[in-house]
Amino acid sequence: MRTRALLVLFLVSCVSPPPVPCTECSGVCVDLQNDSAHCGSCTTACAAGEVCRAGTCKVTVTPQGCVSPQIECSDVCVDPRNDAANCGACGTTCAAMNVNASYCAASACTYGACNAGFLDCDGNRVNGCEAACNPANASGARCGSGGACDYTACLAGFDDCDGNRANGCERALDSITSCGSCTKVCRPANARVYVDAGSGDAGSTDAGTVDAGTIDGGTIDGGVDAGAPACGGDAGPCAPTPGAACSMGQCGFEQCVPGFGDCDGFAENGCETNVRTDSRHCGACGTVCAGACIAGRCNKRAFITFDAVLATFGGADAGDGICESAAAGRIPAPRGPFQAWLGSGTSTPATRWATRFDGGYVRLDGVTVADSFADLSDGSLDNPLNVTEVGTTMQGEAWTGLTSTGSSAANCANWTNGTNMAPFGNVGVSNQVDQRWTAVFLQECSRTNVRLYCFEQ
Ligand SMILES: [Ca+2]
Ligand SMILES: [Ca+2]
Ligand SMILES: [Ca+2]
Ligand SMILES: [Ca+2]
Repeated sequence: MRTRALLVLFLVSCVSPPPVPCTECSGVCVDLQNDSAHCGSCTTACAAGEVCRAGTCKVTVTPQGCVSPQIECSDVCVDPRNDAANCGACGTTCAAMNVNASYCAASACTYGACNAGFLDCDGNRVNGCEAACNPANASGARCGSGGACDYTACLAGFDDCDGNRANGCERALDSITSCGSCTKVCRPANARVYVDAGSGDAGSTDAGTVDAGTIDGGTIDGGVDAGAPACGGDAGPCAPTPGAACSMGQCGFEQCVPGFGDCDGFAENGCETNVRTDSRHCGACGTVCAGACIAGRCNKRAFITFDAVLATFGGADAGDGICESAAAGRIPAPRGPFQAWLGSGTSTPATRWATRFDGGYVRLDGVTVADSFADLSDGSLDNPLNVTEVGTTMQGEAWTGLTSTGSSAANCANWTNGTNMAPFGNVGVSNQVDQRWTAVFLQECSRTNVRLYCFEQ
Protein backbone atom coordinates (compact mmCIF):
# COMPACT_ATOMS: atom_id res chain seq x y z
CA MET A 1 0.00 0.00 0.00
CA ARG A 2 2.89 2.33 0.79
CA THR A 3 4.45 1.59 -2.55
CA ARG A 4 1.20 2.42 -4.42
CA ALA A 5 0.83 5.75 -2.59
CA LEU A 6 4.35 6.69 -3.57
CA LEU A 7 3.64 5.78 -7.20
CA VAL A 8 0.50 7.91 -7.30
CA LEU A 9 2.41 10.79 -5.74
CA PHE A 10 5.08 10.31 -8.35
CA LEU A 11 2.54 10.39 -11.23
CA VAL A 12 0.65 13.38 -9.84
CA SER A 13 3.79 15.36 -9.42
CA CYS A 14 4.67 14.61 -13.08
CA VAL A 15 8.38 14.67 -12.36
CA SER A 16 10.25 14.89 -15.66
CA PRO A 17 10.63 12.62 -17.48
CA PRO A 18 7.32 10.81 -16.83
CA PRO A 19 7.32 7.07 -17.43
CA VAL A 20 4.31 7.29 -19.81
CA PRO A 21 2.49 10.11 -21.65
CA CYS A 22 0.64 11.69 -18.81
CA THR A 23 -2.09 14.28 -18.57
CA GLU A 24 -3.47 15.51 -15.27
CA CYS A 25 -7.21 14.90 -14.91
CA SER A 26 -8.72 15.82 -11.51
CA GLY A 27 -5.41 15.36 -9.77
CA VAL A 28 -4.54 12.09 -11.44
CA CYS A 29 -2.24 11.51 -14.34
CA VAL A 30 -3.89 9.49 -17.06
CA ASP A 31 -3.01 8.23 -20.55
CA LEU A 32 -5.54 9.93 -22.83
CA GLN A 33 -4.52 7.67 -25.71
CA ASN A 34 -5.55 4.46 -24.04
CA ASP A 35 -7.59 5.29 -20.90
CA SER A 36 -11.23 4.41 -21.66
CA ALA A 37 -12.37 6.70 -18.81
CA HIS A 38 -10.47 9.59 -20.23
CA CYS A 39 -10.22 8.91 -23.97
CA GLY A 40 -8.80 11.86 -25.91
CA SER A 41 -9.75 14.24 -23.08
CA CYS A 42 -10.33 14.15 -19.32
CA THR A 43 -14.08 14.33 -19.72
CA THR A 44 -14.52 11.73 -22.47
CA ALA A 45 -15.40 8.30 -21.26
CA CYS A 46 -15.98 5.45 -23.66
CA ALA A 47 -19.35 3.77 -23.61
CA ALA A 48 -19.90 0.21 -22.58
CA GLY A 49 -18.45 -2.14 -25.18
CA GLU A 50 -15.89 0.42 -26.30
CA VAL A 51 -12.16 0.73 -25.62
CA CYS A 52 -9.87 3.70 -26.06
CA ARG A 53 -7.41 3.36 -28.95
CA ALA A 54 -5.25 6.26 -30.02
CA GLY A 55 -7.45 8.67 -28.09
CA THR A 56 -10.60 7.52 -29.81
CA CYS A 57 -13.29 5.21 -28.41
CA LYS A 58 -13.53 2.09 -30.51
CA VAL A 59 -16.22 -0.50 -30.39
CA THR A 60 -14.90 -3.65 -28.91
CA VAL A 61 -15.49 -6.58 -31.16
CA THR A 62 -18.36 -8.65 -29.88
CA PRO A 63 -19.32 -12.16 -30.87
CA GLN A 64 -21.67 -10.56 -33.39
CA GLY A 65 -18.72 -8.76 -35.07
CA CYS A 66 -18.57 -5.10 -36.14
CA VAL A 67 -21.50 -3.24 -37.59
CA SER A 68 -20.99 -2.19 -41.21
CA PRO A 69 -19.43 0.02 -42.43
CA GLN A 70 -17.10 -0.58 -39.50
CA ILE A 71 -14.58 -3.35 -39.84
CA GLU A 72 -12.55 -5.28 -37.30
CA CYS A 73 -8.92 -4.22 -36.93
CA SER A 74 -6.86 -5.44 -33.96
CA ASP A 75 -9.84 -6.43 -31.88
CA VAL A 76 -11.74 -3.18 -32.31
CA CYS A 77 -14.21 -1.87 -34.83
CA VAL A 78 -13.03 1.03 -36.94
CA ASP A 79 -14.55 3.07 -39.76
CA PRO A 80 -12.15 2.59 -42.67
CA ARG A 81 -13.74 5.58 -44.44
CA ASN A 82 -12.11 8.10 -42.09
CA ASP A 83 -9.73 6.27 -39.73
CA ALA A 84 -6.22 7.63 -40.38
CA ALA A 85 -4.68 4.47 -38.91
CA ASN A 86 -6.87 2.09 -40.92
CA CYS A 87 -7.74 4.04 -44.02
CA GLY A 88 -9.59 1.85 -46.48
CA ALA A 89 -8.10 -1.21 -44.84
CA CYS A 90 -6.66 -2.30 -41.54
CA GLY A 91 -3.15 -0.98 -40.93
CA THR A 92 -3.18 1.56 -43.76
CA THR A 93 -1.79 4.60 -42.02
CA CYS A 94 -2.05 8.02 -43.65
CA ALA A 95 1.35 9.74 -43.71
CA ALA A 96 1.39 12.27 -46.53
CA MET A 97 4.72 14.08 -46.87
CA ASN A 98 5.32 17.78 -46.45
CA VAL A 99 1.73 18.74 -45.68
CA ASN A 100 -0.06 20.71 -43.01
CA ALA A 101 -2.50 17.83 -42.27
CA SER A 102 -2.61 14.19 -43.33
CA TYR A 103 -5.97 12.43 -42.90
CA CYS A 104 -8.38 9.81 -44.22
CA ALA A 105 -11.44 10.73 -46.25
CA ALA A 106 -13.72 8.48 -48.33
CA SER A 107 -11.48 5.55 -47.45
CA ALA A 108 -8.41 7.21 -48.98
CA CYS A 109 -5.49 9.05 -47.47
CA THR A 110 -5.30 12.68 -48.45
CA TYR A 111 -3.99 15.98 -47.09
CA GLY A 112 -4.93 19.60 -46.49
CA ALA A 113 -2.26 21.69 -48.20
CA CYS A 114 1.38 21.39 -49.20
CA ASN A 115 4.01 22.95 -46.98
CA ALA A 116 5.90 25.87 -48.49
CA GLY A 117 8.60 24.71 -50.89
CA PHE A 118 6.85 21.46 -51.79
CA LEU A 119 4.37 20.48 -54.50
CA ASP A 120 2.25 17.43 -55.32
CA CYS A 121 3.56 16.82 -58.79
CA ASP A 122 2.72 13.11 -59.19
CA GLY A 123 -1.01 13.58 -58.72
CA ASN A 124 -0.94 11.03 -55.91
CA ARG A 125 -2.55 12.55 -52.84
CA VAL A 126 -1.59 9.57 -50.69
CA ASN A 127 2.10 10.45 -50.64
CA GLY A 128 1.31 14.13 -50.28
CA CYS A 129 3.68 16.76 -51.62
CA GLU A 130 6.64 14.69 -52.64
CA ALA A 131 8.33 17.26 -54.88
CA ALA A 132 10.62 19.88 -53.38
CA CYS A 133 10.15 22.96 -55.56
CA ASN A 134 11.49 26.31 -54.54
CA PRO A 135 12.67 28.10 -57.69
CA ALA A 136 14.82 31.09 -56.82
CA ASN A 137 13.65 34.64 -57.48
CA ALA A 138 10.50 33.52 -59.26
CA SER A 139 6.77 33.75 -58.82
CA GLY A 140 4.22 31.00 -59.38
CA ALA A 141 6.15 27.88 -58.40
CA ARG A 142 4.39 25.00 -60.16
CA CYS A 143 4.77 21.48 -61.52
CA GLY A 144 6.05 21.57 -65.06
CA SER A 145 6.48 19.06 -67.82
CA GLY A 146 7.02 15.53 -66.48
CA GLY A 147 6.37 16.74 -62.94
CA ALA A 148 9.55 18.82 -62.86
CA CYS A 149 9.72 21.90 -60.70
CA ASP A 150 8.84 24.98 -62.70
CA TYR A 151 7.74 28.59 -62.24
CA THR A 152 5.55 31.18 -63.90
CA ALA A 153 7.77 34.25 -64.10
CA CYS A 154 11.08 35.64 -62.89
CA LEU A 155 11.05 38.46 -60.38
CA ALA A 156 12.23 41.82 -61.66
CA GLY A 157 16.02 42.03 -61.81
CA PHE A 158 16.54 38.28 -62.17
CA ASP A 159 16.57 35.83 -65.04
CA ASP A 160 16.92 32.14 -65.78
CA CYS A 161 20.32 32.19 -67.45
CA ASP A 162 21.32 28.54 -67.03
CA GLY A 163 18.28 27.08 -68.78
CA ASN A 164 17.45 25.05 -65.69
CA ARG A 165 13.92 25.99 -64.75
CA ALA A 166 14.00 23.90 -61.58
CA ASN A 167 16.41 26.31 -59.87
CA GLY A 168 14.40 29.28 -61.08
CA CYS A 169 15.91 32.61 -61.93
CA GLU A 170 19.32 32.12 -60.43
CA ARG A 171 21.06 35.12 -61.98
CA ALA A 172 20.80 38.67 -60.65
CA LEU A 173 21.01 41.06 -63.59
CA ASP A 174 23.10 43.63 -61.78
CA SER A 175 26.60 42.48 -62.63
CA ILE A 176 28.96 43.72 -65.33
CA THR A 177 28.71 40.35 -67.04
CA SER A 178 24.90 40.21 -66.90
CA CYS A 179 23.69 43.77 -66.78
CA GLY A 180 19.98 43.90 -67.47
CA SER A 181 20.09 40.63 -69.42
CA CYS A 182 21.86 37.28 -69.17
CA THR A 183 24.35 38.06 -71.91
CA LYS A 184 24.87 41.81 -71.72
CA VAL A 185 28.52 42.50 -70.82
CA CYS A 186 29.42 46.04 -69.82
CA ARG A 187 32.16 47.42 -72.02
CA PRO A 188 32.05 51.20 -71.66
CA ALA A 189 34.68 52.88 -73.81
CA ASN A 190 37.80 54.36 -72.26
CA ALA A 191 36.93 53.55 -68.66
CA ARG A 192 39.09 52.36 -65.84
CA VAL A 193 38.89 51.45 -62.18
CA TYR A 194 39.47 53.79 -59.31
CA VAL A 195 42.75 53.27 -57.57
CA ASP A 196 44.07 54.73 -54.35
CA ALA A 197 46.40 57.68 -54.38
CA GLY A 198 49.97 56.58 -54.16
CA SER A 199 49.39 53.05 -53.04
CA GLY A 200 49.47 51.59 -56.52
CA ASP A 201 46.88 48.99 -55.67
CA ALA A 202 45.31 48.81 -59.08
CA GLY A 203 42.15 46.84 -58.78
CA SER A 204 40.88 48.50 -55.67
CA THR A 205 37.46 49.83 -56.39
CA ASP A 206 37.15 52.55 -53.81
CA ALA A 207 36.95 56.04 -55.17
CA GLY A 208 40.12 57.98 -54.95
CA THR A 209 42.81 59.81 -56.76
CA VAL A 210 44.23 58.07 -59.75
CA ASP A 211 47.76 56.86 -59.55
CA ALA A 212 50.03 55.24 -62.07
CA GLY A 213 49.16 51.85 -63.36
CA THR A 214 48.24 49.98 -66.44
CA ILE A 215 44.98 48.85 -67.80
CA ASP A 216 44.57 46.02 -70.29
CA GLY A 217 48.04 46.49 -71.67
CA GLY A 218 47.98 50.21 -72.25
CA THR A 219 49.28 52.98 -70.10
CA ILE A 220 46.44 54.71 -68.35
CA ASP A 221 48.23 57.79 -67.10
CA GLY A 222 48.63 60.61 -69.56
CA GLY A 223 47.81 58.56 -72.56
CA VAL A 224 45.14 56.86 -74.54
CA ASP A 225 44.08 53.49 -73.33
CA ALA A 226 45.02 50.65 -75.63
CA GLY A 227 41.39 49.58 -75.61
CA ALA A 228 39.75 46.36 -74.70
CA PRO A 229 41.12 43.26 -76.39
CA ALA A 230 39.28 41.64 -79.24
CA CYS A 231 36.61 39.22 -78.20
CA GLY A 232 33.88 37.06 -79.59
CA GLY A 233 34.14 34.04 -81.85
CA ASP A 234 37.51 32.35 -81.68
CA ALA A 235 38.80 35.03 -79.34
CA GLY A 236 36.40 33.85 -76.68
CA PRO A 237 33.69 35.69 -74.81
CA CYS A 238 33.97 39.41 -74.27
CA ALA A 239 35.31 40.41 -70.89
CA PRO A 240 33.99 43.55 -69.25
CA THR A 241 35.99 46.71 -69.67
CA PRO A 242 38.11 47.45 -66.60
CA GLY A 243 36.24 50.00 -64.56
CA ALA A 244 32.88 48.91 -65.91
CA ALA A 245 29.89 49.12 -63.60
CA CYS A 246 26.26 48.03 -63.72
CA SER A 247 23.33 49.68 -62.01
CA MET A 248 19.61 49.13 -62.52
CA GLY A 249 20.34 47.08 -65.63
CA GLN A 250 22.34 49.86 -67.22
CA CYS A 251 26.07 49.74 -67.83
CA GLY A 252 28.23 52.52 -66.51
CA PHE A 253 31.80 53.08 -65.44
CA GLU A 254 33.87 54.13 -62.48
CA GLN A 255 36.13 56.66 -64.11
CA CYS A 256 37.20 57.87 -67.53
CA VAL A 257 40.69 57.21 -68.81
CA PRO A 258 42.55 60.54 -68.86
CA GLY A 259 41.89 62.35 -72.11
CA PHE A 260 38.36 61.04 -72.50
CA GLY A 261 35.01 62.24 -71.25
CA ASP A 262 31.42 61.09 -70.97
CA CYS A 263 30.19 64.11 -72.87
CA ASP A 264 26.99 62.64 -74.25
CA GLY A 265 25.71 61.90 -70.75
CA PHE A 266 25.10 58.31 -71.79
CA ALA A 267 26.97 56.16 -69.29
CA GLU A 268 26.29 52.97 -71.25
CA ASN A 269 28.86 53.77 -73.95
CA GLY A 270 31.38 55.05 -71.44
CA CYS A 271 33.75 57.89 -72.17
CA GLU A 272 33.20 58.24 -75.88
CA THR A 273 34.70 61.68 -76.41
CA ASN A 274 38.39 62.41 -76.90
CA VAL A 275 38.68 65.68 -75.02
CA ARG A 276 42.23 66.14 -76.28
CA THR A 277 41.10 66.68 -79.86
CA ASP A 278 37.36 67.41 -79.91
CA SER A 279 36.84 71.15 -80.39
CA ARG A 280 33.30 70.84 -78.98
CA HIS A 281 34.69 69.30 -75.79
CA CYS A 282 38.22 70.59 -75.48
CA GLY A 283 39.89 69.64 -72.21
CA ALA A 284 36.47 69.06 -70.66
CA CYS A 285 32.96 68.26 -71.79
CA GLY A 286 31.19 71.33 -73.09
CA THR A 287 34.27 73.51 -73.53
CA VAL A 288 33.87 74.70 -77.12
CA CYS A 289 36.89 75.94 -78.99
CA ALA A 290 36.63 78.59 -81.67
CA GLY A 291 39.82 77.10 -83.01
CA ALA A 292 41.37 73.68 -82.97
CA CYS A 293 41.57 71.50 -79.88
CA ILE A 294 45.06 70.10 -79.49
CA ALA A 295 46.23 68.20 -76.41
CA GLY A 296 43.07 69.26 -74.61
CA ARG A 297 43.61 72.96 -75.11
CA CYS A 298 41.91 75.36 -77.48
CA ASN A 299 44.21 76.66 -80.16
CA LYS A 300 43.96 79.65 -82.45
CA ARG A 301 44.78 79.16 -86.09
CA ALA A 302 47.29 81.04 -88.23
CA PHE A 303 48.20 81.15 -91.94
CA ILE A 304 50.17 83.07 -94.51
CA THR A 305 47.89 84.45 -97.23
CA PHE A 306 47.68 82.53 -100.45
CA ASP A 307 47.56 85.79 -102.45
CA ALA A 308 50.31 88.37 -102.47
CA VAL A 309 49.42 91.80 -101.02
CA LEU A 310 50.71 95.15 -102.32
CA ALA A 311 52.34 97.36 -99.66
CA THR A 312 49.82 100.12 -100.31
CA PHE A 313 47.01 98.29 -98.52
CA GLY A 314 46.58 101.32 -96.26
CA GLY A 315 47.51 100.47 -92.66
CA ALA A 316 47.32 97.77 -90.01
CA ASP A 317 43.53 97.85 -89.71
CA ALA A 318 43.25 97.36 -93.48
CA GLY A 319 45.71 94.47 -93.16
CA ASP A 320 43.42 92.92 -90.55
CA GLY A 321 40.59 93.20 -93.08
CA ILE A 322 42.64 91.36 -95.71
CA CYS A 323 43.24 88.51 -93.24
CA GLU A 324 39.57 88.28 -92.30
CA SER A 325 38.54 88.22 -95.96
CA ALA A 326 41.05 85.48 -96.68
CA ALA A 327 39.74 83.39 -93.76
CA ALA A 328 36.06 83.94 -94.52
CA GLY A 329 34.64 81.09 -96.51
CA ARG A 330 37.86 79.09 -96.21
CA ILE A 331 37.86 78.24 -92.52
CA PRO A 332 34.59 76.74 -91.31
CA ALA A 333 32.76 77.85 -88.20
CA PRO A 334 33.21 77.96 -85.35
CA ARG A 335 36.06 80.42 -85.90
CA GLY A 336 37.18 83.72 -84.49
CA PRO A 337 38.04 86.83 -86.53
CA PHE A 338 41.51 87.00 -88.07
CA GLN A 339 43.99 89.85 -87.68
CA ALA A 340 47.37 90.50 -89.31
CA TRP A 341 50.82 90.23 -87.75
CA LEU A 342 51.52 93.85 -88.68
CA GLY A 343 52.97 97.00 -87.20
CA SER A 344 51.92 100.46 -88.27
CA GLY A 345 53.18 103.40 -86.23
CA THR A 346 52.11 102.75 -82.64
CA SER A 347 49.78 99.95 -83.66
CA THR A 348 51.22 96.46 -83.04
CA PRO A 349 49.63 93.08 -82.40
CA ALA A 350 50.20 93.66 -78.68
CA THR A 351 48.17 96.89 -78.78
CA ARG A 352 45.68 96.10 -81.53
CA TRP A 353 44.76 92.43 -81.52
CA ALA A 354 41.51 91.43 -79.88
CA THR A 355 43.28 88.75 -77.85
CA ARG A 356 46.69 87.97 -76.49
CA PHE A 357 45.95 84.29 -76.31
CA ASP A 358 47.37 82.10 -73.58
CA GLY A 359 46.95 78.97 -75.72
CA GLY A 360 48.62 77.74 -78.84
CA TYR A 361 48.58 79.01 -82.40
CA VAL A 362 48.48 76.28 -85.00
CA ARG A 363 48.70 76.10 -88.80
CA LEU A 364 45.72 74.73 -90.69
CA ASP A 365 47.53 71.40 -90.85
CA GLY A 366 47.46 71.34 -87.02
CA VAL A 367 51.15 72.02 -86.49
CA THR A 368 51.85 74.42 -83.64
CA VAL A 369 53.75 77.58 -84.51
CA ALA A 370 53.66 79.12 -81.01
CA ASP A 371 52.34 78.05 -77.63
CA SER A 372 50.94 81.46 -76.68
CA PHE A 373 50.99 85.12 -77.66
CA ALA A 374 54.10 85.55 -75.54
CA ASP A 375 55.76 82.67 -77.36
CA LEU A 376 54.78 84.30 -80.64
CA SER A 377 56.51 87.54 -79.62
CA ASP A 378 59.78 86.17 -78.27
CA GLY A 379 61.67 86.10 -81.55
CA SER A 380 61.15 82.50 -82.62
CA LEU A 381 58.48 80.07 -83.73
CA ASP A 382 58.04 76.43 -82.85
CA ASN A 383 57.50 75.63 -86.56
CA PRO A 384 57.44 77.77 -89.71
CA LEU A 385 54.21 79.60 -90.53
CA ASN A 386 54.17 78.49 -94.15
CA VAL A 387 50.65 77.07 -94.72
CA THR A 388 47.98 79.20 -96.44
CA GLU A 389 44.30 79.57 -95.70
CA VAL A 390 43.58 77.05 -98.45
CA GLY A 391 46.00 74.53 -96.95
CA THR A 392 48.84 74.87 -99.45
CA THR A 393 52.47 75.38 -98.48
CA MET A 394 53.84 78.87 -99.22
CA GLN A 395 57.54 79.66 -98.93
CA GLY A 396 57.98 83.43 -99.29
CA GLU A 397 58.08 86.86 -97.73
CA ALA A 398 55.39 88.52 -95.61
CA TRP A 399 54.99 92.20 -94.75
CA THR A 400 55.31 92.67 -90.97
CA GLY A 401 56.55 96.15 -90.10
CA LEU A 402 57.68 94.56 -86.84
CA THR A 403 60.88 93.63 -85.05
CA SER A 404 61.57 90.09 -83.92
CA THR A 405 59.82 90.84 -80.63
CA GLY A 406 56.76 92.43 -82.17
CA SER A 407 57.68 96.09 -81.77
CA SER A 408 56.88 98.55 -84.53
CA ALA A 409 59.50 98.86 -87.32
CA ALA A 410 59.75 100.06 -90.94
CA ASN A 411 56.30 99.96 -92.53
CA CYS A 412 56.28 101.54 -96.03
CA ALA A 413 54.93 104.81 -94.64
CA ASN A 414 52.17 103.10 -92.70
CA TRP A 415 51.54 100.89 -95.72
CA THR A 416 50.96 103.66 -98.25
CA ASN A 417 54.29 103.70 -100.16
CA GLY A 418 54.39 101.49 -103.25
CA THR A 419 57.71 102.61 -104.72
CA ASN A 420 61.13 101.01 -104.72
CA MET A 421 62.45 103.99 -102.76
CA ALA A 422 62.50 104.59 -98.99
CA PRO A 423 60.66 104.34 -96.70
CA PHE A 424 61.00 100.57 -96.93
CA GLY A 425 59.09 97.90 -95.05
CA ASN A 426 60.16 95.08 -92.69
CA VAL A 427 59.41 91.58 -94.01
CA GLY A 428 59.76 88.08 -92.65
CA VAL A 429 60.32 84.79 -94.49
CA SER A 430 57.84 82.01 -94.02
CA ASN A 431 60.27 79.10 -94.00
CA GLN A 432 62.18 80.43 -90.99
CA VAL A 433 61.65 79.81 -87.27
CA ASP A 434 64.20 82.25 -85.76
CA GLN A 435 63.73 86.03 -85.82
CA ARG A 436 63.81 85.94 -89.60
CA TRP A 437 60.22 84.68 -89.63
CA THR A 438 59.16 88.26 -88.84
CA ALA A 439 62.24 90.48 -89.40
CA VAL A 440 64.65 89.26 -92.05
CA PHE A 441 65.40 92.58 -93.82
CA LEU A 442 64.02 95.85 -95.20
CA GLN A 443 62.19 95.27 -98.45
CA GLU A 444 61.32 97.66 -101.30
CA CYS A 445 57.63 98.53 -101.04
CA SER A 446 57.08 97.96 -104.77
CA ARG A 447 57.46 94.20 -104.44
CA THR A 448 54.48 92.21 -105.69
CA ASN A 449 55.19 88.78 -104.20
CA VAL A 450 54.92 89.57 -100.49
CA ARG A 451 52.10 88.26 -98.31
CA LEU A 452 50.60 88.72 -94.79
CA TYR A 453 50.67 86.54 -91.69
CA CYS A 454 47.17 86.16 -90.25
CA PHE A 455 46.17 84.96 -86.73
CA GLU A 456 42.82 83.94 -85.31
CA GLN A 457 41.52 85.96 -82.37
CA1 LIG B 1 1.77 13.36 -54.44
CA1 LIG C 1 17.52 28.59 -63.89
CA1 LIG D 1 28.97 58.31 -72.72
CA1 LIG E 1 58.55 81.50 -79.61
